[in-house]
Amino acid sequence: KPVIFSGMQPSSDSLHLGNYIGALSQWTRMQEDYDAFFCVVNLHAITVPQDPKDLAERTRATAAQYIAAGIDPAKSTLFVQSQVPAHAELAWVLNTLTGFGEASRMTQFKDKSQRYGSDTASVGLFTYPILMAADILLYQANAVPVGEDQRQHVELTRDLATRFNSRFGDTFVVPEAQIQQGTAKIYDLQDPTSKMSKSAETEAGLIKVLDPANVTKKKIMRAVTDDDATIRFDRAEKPGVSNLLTIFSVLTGRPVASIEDEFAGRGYGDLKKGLVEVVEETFAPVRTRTEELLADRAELDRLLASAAERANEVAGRTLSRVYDAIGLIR
Ligand code: AQP
Repeated sequence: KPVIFSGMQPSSDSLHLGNYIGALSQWTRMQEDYDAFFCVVNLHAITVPQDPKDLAERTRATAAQYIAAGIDPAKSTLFVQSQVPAHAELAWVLNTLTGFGEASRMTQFKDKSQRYGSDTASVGLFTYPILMAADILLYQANAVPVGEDQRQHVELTRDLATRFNSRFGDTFVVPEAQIQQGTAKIYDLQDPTSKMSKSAETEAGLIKVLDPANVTKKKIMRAVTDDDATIRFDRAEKPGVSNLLTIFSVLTGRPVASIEDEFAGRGYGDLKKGLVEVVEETFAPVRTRTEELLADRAELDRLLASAAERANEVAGRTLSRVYDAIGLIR
């Protein structure tokens, strides 16, 4: 089977709708046909300050949400990054192969370091994409299912794999980004030209998987639309309505056109009410299952430990080849 790798940071108390649509819902479909590695990337999370107690809690909660949303630990290897030391080890090696200028061109770093200021932004934040390259290359992944914002990081991963292979001999599979057309970027409900993101200034436009139904309802009913009052997909002219239509479409598996037809001649309020129901139908079972999983901490930790064992095996094999190839004695 071809291999996929993907991950999310445990940097919030809940995943959001962008994570769910851009990544998680793709993962659950792909796990049937691929040897899938899904990682909770806690080493990435500490590239910005985290509260230690929250971080541990959120690491388990993120893993629980993966399972609750449909990742089957019997089919996929669902593990925590810090339980597989090879990630940090390969990242170091790849650091030495990455140009300073090359790393400086990463737009996510530019955005995030601006947010923190150049003295507070850590060197870890700068080398974030190189750790991500290590994550992917350790498992010889063929495909990396991510949202649009990660395209540049997967490009860098490909460059590093190619560079390593040509310098030290064929070692890594060169992976492809797998980015879903049209749904790879979900926008903030209050600011529908910006990516939905946990680090938005306010949470008013952020739909969280674990939020109670009434909170989500309020956020959807207050979503920014426009004055035109027709329900029609038009990303440029009607970003707010188009975002709502995209979300509706992905969560129901129906084409956008069929939703436009259903709501033709009706008001934005109706579309929003419809969407409230769709989101609740999707997330209510995920919330319940997440709570159940978190209630049995020991079982969850056992699942993660056993997945880490398999991940360590696969990653360890790649790391040995890397060390041999570059002449690092073990
Ligand atoms: N708005 C989005 N639309 C589609 N996909 C998205 N992803 C994130 N936001 C959207 C995808 O989710 C996966 C996990 O991302 P992450 O854990 O690295 O989170 P992130 O990119 O840090 O998430 P945020 O909320 O956007 O955080 P900040 O504000 O810190 O950058 C990835 O596959 C990502 O593409």
